[in-house]
Amino acid sequence: MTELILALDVLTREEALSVAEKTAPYLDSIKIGYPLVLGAGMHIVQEIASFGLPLIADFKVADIPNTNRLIAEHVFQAGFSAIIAQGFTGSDSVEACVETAQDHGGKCYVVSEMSHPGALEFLSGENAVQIAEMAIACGADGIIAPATRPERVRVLREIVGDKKILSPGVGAQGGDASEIAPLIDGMIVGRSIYNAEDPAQAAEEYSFVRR
Ligand code: NUP
Repeated sequence: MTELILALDVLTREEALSVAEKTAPYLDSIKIGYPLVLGAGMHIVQEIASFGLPLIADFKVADIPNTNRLIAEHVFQAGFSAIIAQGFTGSDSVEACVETAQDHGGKCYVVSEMSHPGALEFLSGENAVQIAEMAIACGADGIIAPATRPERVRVLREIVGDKKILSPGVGAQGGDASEIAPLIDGMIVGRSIYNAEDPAQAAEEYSFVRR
């Protein structure tokens, strides 16, 4: 079974609550990042939590260990149950996020290779493999890998084994849900759901991956 994760990148409290309420029955979790938190404030996290789904904080935390720890503390105190960190900062920075997640009974996922075309300039190939190896060695719960490049997900699966792979890039970025779903543990979908005329119907259509 592949979980369906909504990337709730809308900009206002009203839209966030509306989309979350309509789509929640078809989702396993909701990912919240800078667009919504900067638009609506951190209080939105508690409000979205009221729909009963686990919340993933996508702040792609990428700082020195001390700052990563301070950010991660805020994330878990706000009510998130997982955090996404960048891996290119190195193992000490990643460990700070992993340890803080564990202190709060939460999870930490590490970006190994991003889904957009520019990711190929610096952070793919062997670098991505090394980041995935390091993330697992640091105790991360899994990695973020690109739904736009199933062949790369296959390579990274060899590294992470039964740790989780969460993949964004389906729909708006061109990734194919049917192709990627069997390779991953969680499929992250944003615009194709929240920009749809009927977000509930769009979420329901993607929810075939959960079966
Ligand atoms: O490599 C990544 N690609 C990516 O799109 C890592 C991510 N965290 N994301 C996020 O996934 C991106 O910031 C957005 O929140 C979501 C994809 O949204 P969409 O392209 O389906 O609208």
